[in-house]
Amino acid sequence: MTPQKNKTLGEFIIENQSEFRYSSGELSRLINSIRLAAKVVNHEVNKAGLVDILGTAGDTNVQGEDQQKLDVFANNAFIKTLTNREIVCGIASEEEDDFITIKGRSGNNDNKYVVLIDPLDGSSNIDVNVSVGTIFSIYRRITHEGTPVTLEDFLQPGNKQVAAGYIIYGTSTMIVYTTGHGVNGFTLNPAIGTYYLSHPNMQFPVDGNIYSVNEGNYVHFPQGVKDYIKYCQKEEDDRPYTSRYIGSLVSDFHRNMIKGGIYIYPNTAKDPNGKLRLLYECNPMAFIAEQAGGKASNGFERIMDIQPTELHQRTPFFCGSKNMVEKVENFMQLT
Ligand code: P6P
Repeated sequence: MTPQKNKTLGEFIIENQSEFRYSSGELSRLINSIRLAAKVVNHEVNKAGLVDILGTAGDTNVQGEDQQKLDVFANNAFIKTLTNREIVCGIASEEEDDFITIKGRSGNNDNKYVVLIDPLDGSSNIDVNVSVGTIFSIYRRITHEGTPVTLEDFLQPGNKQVAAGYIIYGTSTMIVYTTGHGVNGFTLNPAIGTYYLSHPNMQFPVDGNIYSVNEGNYVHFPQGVKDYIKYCQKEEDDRPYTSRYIGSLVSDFHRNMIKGGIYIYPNTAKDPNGKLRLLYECNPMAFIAEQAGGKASNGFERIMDIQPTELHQRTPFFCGSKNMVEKVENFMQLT
């Protein structure tokens, strides 16, 4: 049954508390803390052009990318909010080389969830006022509560996620998330700081005519991707498709989920495993895509079945309307 619009995110969480199996409210509190951190980051993102918060923080992250000041701010905001509420036992972030252990006031590491985040994805778009996003992924720890959280708690396949979502800081700010019972989108009313259910039960159209890929890398793509792009451009049947690429995963994904489309970041000679990170970009977006009836693979296997081996490992990523992902997989598997 589709939830009715305009209820607040807080009301929605309370009414759907029963969905969070084994949780006596921690997962709800966790989603609530992400909601708060998103408001704090949204406030900074929305004024980025007005204060000297643009430009780099002078550091580079584990990916060797310049850390934008807002990257650092967003990372700190999510870590601080999650830490203060004593809900998680550990956090991994694109902006942190290693995972962070969160101890409760008891000094123990006894909370049951770990969170993995890309605090500000697409941050290279900040200086040009293009929308960016936060991506989060939540697991129950697999090590015993009270024992120190370990890397093993973070290296779980995506099919073990208990919740995942993104915040898109666009023309409006939205939280879109799933706990394994469908996907719902909430839009922030900035005047009162409340999120309202604006997109209940989001569904990825099974087909679409938008393909999102950085064609500047075309010569480096695998032959199957080249063949698929030429297929999209052919004057035949329902084609040519439309090419739309913002350079911000959350924005491209969100548009494709509403209109129908596919996002592709393949492996290339330069990046044999692609660019996107499995744990805090691809797995959460794959969970959302599948919960909305879409599909996500690395061209050959389901993203959420990949067994991670490293915190910041990358993967080729094909995600979106089911028929479009299956079409490019056919091209990939023919070569
Ligand atoms: P390129 C942003 O850095 C990001 O991780 C995604 O948000 C985006 O889709 C992609 O990389 C853009 O990468 O190489 O096309 O600039």
